[in-house]
Amino acid sequence: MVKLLRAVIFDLDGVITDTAEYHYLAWKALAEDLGISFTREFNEELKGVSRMDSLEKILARGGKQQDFSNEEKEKLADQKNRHYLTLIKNITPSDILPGVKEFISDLKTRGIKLGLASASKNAFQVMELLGIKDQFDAIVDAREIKKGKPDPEIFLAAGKLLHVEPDECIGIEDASAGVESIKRAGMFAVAIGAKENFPEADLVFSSTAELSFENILEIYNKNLT
Ligand code: B16
Ligand code: MG
Repeated sequence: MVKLLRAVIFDLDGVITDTAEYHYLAWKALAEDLGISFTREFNEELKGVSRMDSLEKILARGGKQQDFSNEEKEKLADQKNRHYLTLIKNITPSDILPGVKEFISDLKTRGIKLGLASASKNAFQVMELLGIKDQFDAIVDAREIKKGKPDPEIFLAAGKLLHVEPDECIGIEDASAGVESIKRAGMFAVAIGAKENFPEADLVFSSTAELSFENILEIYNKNLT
């Protein structure tokens, strides 16, 4: 049976916009408050990882995992988030990554549905600030998801909301945990970044500026035959 490509499900951070710098600054401030060193290199390990899992990784780095109760950990995560929210206040539509607006309007013209599968609990707010929230047919709120990436739950939930089957969807991600999530959902995975980092992706673009629906379609159709 010939399958049609009916939906594209985007990751937010690193694909639509780059909030990674703000996450970095807010986690760094918290880590240093706790006496834990925090580097850009270590920050890479937090991409696509949920807020609480990120905190656990930071505490483990400082050997402080056992030093806080669950309630105290919630407070620390909340402190980081309040700082993050002050940093993202100035996000505007000009913070949409290169090529993304054009890619979205191409998808719209072709009648392809748009979904968002972000691990961020602030995704709605960021999409609002970027001025593109209303162009999306489904946004999965990370608060409704039990298991984070690399579990497939978030991409499957987005597909369900869009009323499409997994093999009619492509997912776009910049983190390897996210690509794993897409593949485990049974979808076609497009990665953004260096090819060697994404051996499991079906197609890799070096940056969002390279995103091309024509190229995606070509490989997607080849994979069907
Ligand atoms: P929040 P994505 C992820 O977004 C970020 O990459 C990751 O660094 C962040 O910790 C996570 O969201 C949770 O964000 O604290 O705002 O809920 O890449 O899945 O769009
Ligand atoms: Mg991401």
